[in-house]
Amino acid sequence: MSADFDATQPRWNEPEPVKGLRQRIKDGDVIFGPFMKLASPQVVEIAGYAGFDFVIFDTEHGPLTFETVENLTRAAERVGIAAIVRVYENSPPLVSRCLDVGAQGILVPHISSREEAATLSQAARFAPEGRRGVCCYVRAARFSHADKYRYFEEANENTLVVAMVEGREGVAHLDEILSVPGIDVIFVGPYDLSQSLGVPGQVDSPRVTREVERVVEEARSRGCAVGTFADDVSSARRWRDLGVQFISFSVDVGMIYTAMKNAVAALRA
Ligand code: 3PY
Ligand code: MG
Repeated sequence: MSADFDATQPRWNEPEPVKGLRQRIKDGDVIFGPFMKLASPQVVEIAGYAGFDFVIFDTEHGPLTFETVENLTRAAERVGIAAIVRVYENSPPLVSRCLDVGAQGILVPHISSREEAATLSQAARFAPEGRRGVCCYVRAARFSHADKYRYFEEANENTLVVAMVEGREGVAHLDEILSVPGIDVIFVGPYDLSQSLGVPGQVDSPRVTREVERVVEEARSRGCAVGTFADDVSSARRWRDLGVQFISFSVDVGMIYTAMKNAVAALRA
């Protein structure tokens, strides 16, 4: 045993803090990341090695469970990529469970009113800003290893809260939604919006893109960052050039499928 080994000292060293997503959004950075439906820590690591800024574990559409999300969050941290969870509904216990497993951000679908936005904002932050459920024995609090007082402050400081506006009602109430403190990003969901506008799936239809553009303009003019989803690079670039900062780009399974399909087409050519 080495002479300087001290058994009374913990062997765990705090990692260097990295700039969190919330700060990056405040600083005006444009950030990219895919939705993840696979229960695969390997694919999360690949997303990190590829250089994405975040991954969104999708529990709205897909089979992921909380236990899996906790393990996938570990994989994300391993490669320095932020873990965000999309819950399946705007429920405070769901929001706090996702943050408790260590997610850096929360994405909540179908926000359509000021009340719903306030419910989300309150669920994602501890007092005095909100009333997130308190437990210091969760992974986010390092199972009680974290300094209790710093934990609450840092969690409030670093948690990225993203409200999805993806229906006509949400778009109509955008002004009220934007008035709720604590919402960091308004995310326009083009697919659900296309359905709500009567053209399901036609995300490139002018009916849909006009509404998305209107949301982008109004949110930005009120000082709120905007996010959206892009299936391909050209639409991602288009939204980026219009000032969208939070770009969820494609889906793990979709990217794998496209790569395989292209490979097969090239092999058979
Ligand atoms: C939508 O477009 O409806 C989404 O939920 C995300 O892209
Ligand atoms: Mg949607």
